[in-house]
Amino acid sequence: MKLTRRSFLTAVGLAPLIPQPEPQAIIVGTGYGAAVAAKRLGEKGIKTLMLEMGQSWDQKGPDGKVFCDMLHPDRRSMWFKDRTEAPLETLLWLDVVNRDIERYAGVLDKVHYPNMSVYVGRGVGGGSLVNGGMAVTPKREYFEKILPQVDADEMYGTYFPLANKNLRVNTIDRTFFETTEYYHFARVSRAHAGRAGKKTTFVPNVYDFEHMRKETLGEAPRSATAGEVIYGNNHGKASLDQTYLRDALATGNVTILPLHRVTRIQPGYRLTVEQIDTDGKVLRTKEFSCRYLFLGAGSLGTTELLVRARETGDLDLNEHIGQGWGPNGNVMTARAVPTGFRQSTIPVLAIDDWDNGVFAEIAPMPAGIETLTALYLAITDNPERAGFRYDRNTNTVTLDWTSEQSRPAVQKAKALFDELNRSNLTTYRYDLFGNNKAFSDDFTYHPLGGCVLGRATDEFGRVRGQQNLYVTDGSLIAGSVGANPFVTITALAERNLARILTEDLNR
Ligand code: FAE
Repeated sequence: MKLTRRSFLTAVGLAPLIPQPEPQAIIVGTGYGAAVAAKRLGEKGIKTLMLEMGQSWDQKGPDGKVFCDMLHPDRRSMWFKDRTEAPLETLLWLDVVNRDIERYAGVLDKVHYPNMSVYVGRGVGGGSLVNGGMAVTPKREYFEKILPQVDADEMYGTYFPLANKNLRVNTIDRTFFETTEYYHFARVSRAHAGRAGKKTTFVPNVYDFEHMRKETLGEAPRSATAGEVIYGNNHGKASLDQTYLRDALATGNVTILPLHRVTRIQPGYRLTVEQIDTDGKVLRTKEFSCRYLFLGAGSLGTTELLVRARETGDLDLNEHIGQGWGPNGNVMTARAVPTGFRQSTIPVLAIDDWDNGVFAEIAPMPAGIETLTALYLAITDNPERAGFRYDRNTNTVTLDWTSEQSRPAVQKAKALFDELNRSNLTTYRYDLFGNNKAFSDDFTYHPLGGCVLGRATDEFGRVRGQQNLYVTDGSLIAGSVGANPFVTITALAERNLARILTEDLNR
């Protein structure tokens, strides 16, 4: 083999900066906002490169499956952890929920900050690989409150319907819901809510409910009915690799590089990128350049890159970068109630008490046994927001959320579930979240904000003070959206891209 400079430097692992051919646009990340940008740029004929730090989840493991399930987690479950970190710590105070695993580029990450941990998806498809698929269009009144600068008529008339269509959102057949044992748990919570005078509402999803119905009849491969969700679904779910990203790739103008982590953004734009292997080893450091840069690395990823760029002097950015972050008021709680041992992992019903600031999804707890658990993930109207801080010594970015800031969320959730317990003579479960807590208020599935629309960026996601630099993900939304966020992130990205493509890329 002829030893070129490049192969020599690569072989000796010196991680040199290797210049790459230049695409017109680069997108960092492959989650919702990024996938919308890729489809729209690709359709416009713009050569686009997507850089994703996680894997492309298209290879089967030794068990013949791409993803592992929640009851038998292996190294595929989590992003470089020694042990799984499921939202429940224990069951009956017993350490039976989590397992030791090999460190590996798994699909679910839990990022830890001092008083708040954030779950995020890692891989081509971002959060769509691990989420519950709940596809909720927020209440218009609340949307108008949190995003006043966005034309709500246009969103509700055009972009929410467009996002729902492209994401393949569907709703459960009511007869199936009322009769299948897999939703007994949801019917129980509905009855209990009713006794407390609270209403429930069906929630659409991107999981194909016809596939699920066939699963229950043994006519389709099982996924939702086989304990698969937060570590990935092998079947049934229309994750982004099957929708927006597939469309983007079909244009022939979009390329995706998995296991490529962007670490630095310099003017031009020049990106420093580490290519890693599935053991986390840095194989090489590359440099990419582009004219148009779209940041879709999620609320944490995008904010971290821009805070670091500002604080190290790489980019001239305003003081709003790194501000306006919130956990969408997430609080998890559970009540001691028989809910059945067969449970679909896909939530379809929520207690809608938004008049009192709570929208609580009725969550499953599929354990294969009766655990006497009615589990809920409550989205609450918590007005608290936090900022990110750069630490020069470690070159890391950390979140300044305090535990007191979770209090308004817990108070609102507690008011609702105290009512449910009173009306049904039931109690909370204290054995699930550690420290005998009935409410888990120190993690979120829904990180939002950090580069808020109209402050860090203009009204369409153009980063203020920069040319051709765009934010296209959940960091645009200031900390709360009153519902599960991905439909809003998708619709907002569609709206922003439509404007950016006409005004900026026609130049
Ligand atoms: P996101 O989907 O997080 O994608 C960001 C991507 O960028 C990821 O693939 C990262 O690996 C990648 N990335 C980050 N930093 C870098 C870097 N430096 N270099 C290269 N790549 C990078 O962004 N939402 C709902 O609406 N309904 C649900 O039912 C629901 N359930 C959830 C359940 C779980 C367990 C979790 C974790 C989340 C859930 N969510 C749900 C939240 C939803 O998935 C989330 O709001 C969106 O995925 C956020 O979309 P973004 O485009 O902001």
